[in-house]
Amino acid sequence: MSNPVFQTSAISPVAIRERTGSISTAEILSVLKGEITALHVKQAFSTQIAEEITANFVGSPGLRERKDGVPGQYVGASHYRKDAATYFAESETARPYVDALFGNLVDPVRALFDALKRELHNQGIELRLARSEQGQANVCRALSWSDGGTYSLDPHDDVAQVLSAGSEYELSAVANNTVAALNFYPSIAEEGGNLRLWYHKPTVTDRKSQGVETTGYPYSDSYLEDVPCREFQLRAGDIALIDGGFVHGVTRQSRNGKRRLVLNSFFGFARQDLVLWWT
Ligand SMILES: O=C(O)CCC(=O)C(=O)O
Ligand SMILES: [Fe+2]
Repeated sequence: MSNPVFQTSAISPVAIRERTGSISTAEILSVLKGEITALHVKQAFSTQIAEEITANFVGSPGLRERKDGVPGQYVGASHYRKDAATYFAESETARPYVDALFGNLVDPVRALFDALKRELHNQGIELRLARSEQGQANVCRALSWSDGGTYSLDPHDDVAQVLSAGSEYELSAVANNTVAALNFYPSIAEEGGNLRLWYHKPTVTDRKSQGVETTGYPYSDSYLEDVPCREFQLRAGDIALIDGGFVHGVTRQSRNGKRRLVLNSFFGFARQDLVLWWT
């Protein structure tokens, strides 16, 4: 019994939906409530918008290299391993660059945010961007992963970073509930770059055993060896919405030709009557 997954018999049940068309607020709510683990909607936004966002990302004066141990380039701000003051100040600085990714077209991520906000409002629940005295979160951040190993983004969960965010972050309360991770894909590499989801939702004890208590990143191959997984084959214009508490990663991708680009955001219940959204 050397594999900790079996010590804790932690294969978690999953509910997966994959289809073509438009994403609905009902499905988004199902993920938020933990009824759906992963939702892959193909051709969910237009290829014209996808191409424009990709071109704007590549030419963005706000494009930066990540320096926090996760290889990739980005436009926007990540709360990962940052205190609240730094994150919200960076969000403010990056806002014009994030907005500029959409040029004069309608931002599909904001359209989803607005639709969900309307639906939740009807149910007496507020949806808003996370904020502090320093500023507020952006609706999304754009990321292009560049790890050249087995994965272009190593297996991780999105909850550890929320749990360890600290009390000056109002969003730390979301860690007790589902952290929904929303991904829009404006561009996908010719080969690979699939989103892989393992059927395992680590506990604090699991993370400690792997030395990833505060980051949730990266889980080793040996830890995940015997855990079943599912891979989503993505195309430009697709959306994937997952329970970010489950381990997930991005498979190796071809490095010549098209680069893979994702617009990512997180959201979840901070209270019964409040859903927060951040990046
Ligand atoms: O690029 C992807 O498909 C997933 C991104 C992700 O998991 C993250 O940003 O936390
Ligand atoms: Fe993630």
